Amino acid sequence: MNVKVAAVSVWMLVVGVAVAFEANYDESKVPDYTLPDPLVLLNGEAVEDADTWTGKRRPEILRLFEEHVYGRTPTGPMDLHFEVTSTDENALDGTAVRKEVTLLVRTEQGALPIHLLLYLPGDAEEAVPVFIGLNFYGNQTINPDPGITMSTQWMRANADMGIVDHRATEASRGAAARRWPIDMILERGFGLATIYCGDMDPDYHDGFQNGVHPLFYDDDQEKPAPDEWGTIGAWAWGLSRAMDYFETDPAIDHDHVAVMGHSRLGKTSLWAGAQDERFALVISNNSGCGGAALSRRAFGETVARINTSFPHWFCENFNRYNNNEAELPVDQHMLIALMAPRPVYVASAEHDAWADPRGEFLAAKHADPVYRLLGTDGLPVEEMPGINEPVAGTIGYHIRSGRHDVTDYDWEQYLNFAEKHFGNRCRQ
Ligand code: GTR
Repeated sequence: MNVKVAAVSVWMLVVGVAVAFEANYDESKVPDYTLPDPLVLLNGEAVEDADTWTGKRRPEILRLFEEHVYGRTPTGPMDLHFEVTSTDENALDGTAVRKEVTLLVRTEQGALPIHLLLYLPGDAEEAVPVFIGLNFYGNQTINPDPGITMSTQWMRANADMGIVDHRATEASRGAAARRWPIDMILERGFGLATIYCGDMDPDYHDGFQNGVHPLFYDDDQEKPAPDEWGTIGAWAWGLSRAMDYFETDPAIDHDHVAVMGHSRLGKTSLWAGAQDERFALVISNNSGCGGAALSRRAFGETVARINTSFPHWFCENFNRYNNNEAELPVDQHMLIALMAPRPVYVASAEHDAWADPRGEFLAAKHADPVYRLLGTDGLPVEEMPGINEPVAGTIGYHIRSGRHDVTDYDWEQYLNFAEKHFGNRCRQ
């Protein structure tokens, strides 16, 4: 009997190897595809004016993304309480004010603390615009500042980042500082806020038992319904809770908040910006599949592959489109169009083929008709620009040299873009 079972597993393994995923990196092998038109309603009528976009097509597209890709975010009652847990008026050698704020969410099912870290320019005389981005390994990784409270949450294994046994150690302090050029951001008159994504939901598949999901379950519910939120939905929801806080803090110009994210957290910044129009500007850094890249190109990471490697990120319904992208009622250009007419920036990296730079550019480009309908200049370029040649209309795009990462170059473009759109509020 045991022998038989063993034989069966080997066979399965053989089959598993036989169908192992091989990413396509050959442009000539990209399948022919037709993108759904963001300017045609599901009933076939054309969207010819801004009112029809705003009143009909935009809500329709948002519902399609909820139902088929990211899942619906619960709207059930919750109590939100803000507690400033530390303030330092002389942080970072006196150049910054550092604040830590706990956003405590309560529902009938339980409570969840979200730890927000905020730096504001020390010499600000009025409310400042702010960038917010989630981080991968705890707030203490974004700067060596010893005043940052260390996260005690579960983290993905990463010895290089100072994560041991799935917990942050002292070695993690400042380990991601290179990706968060705080001096540059503060000098240009912006604040920077961040939250560890795992505060909302640790990044592994536990059947949605930890994190925020259970706080919104019905009495007998054990996991989200097929069209309810996964982990990206939970992360995006956390960004909106930070926005709730910004609206109460007079030091923050909450009408000028830019949401930025890298990779899986770039997928998240797009989904947050789509759902929550209080975000005035949205940035996707190397977000790839399920972010800015067109799913139908199936170039690099695909829908089937991402749903297999990360079964908790999207809603269960998204699995219907594994190796079946043509049936998706949306594609990612429509996600970008949901930001319109707010400025949105898509950034790729030359050696980040897994995220499909060309697919990211094309999604930005195919959002352009919506931006034009709403009276903006959209993405003012016809062809994909060259390496390190940023383009900025109301949609911005660049492909930088180098690999999957966040660099000073990326941040320089985001700061330029924010200054361009937020006007002369910020120091030039
Ligand atoms: C990869 C994943 C990508 C991207 C990346 C990241 O493993 O396949 O979709 O999200 O992780 O977040 O760093």
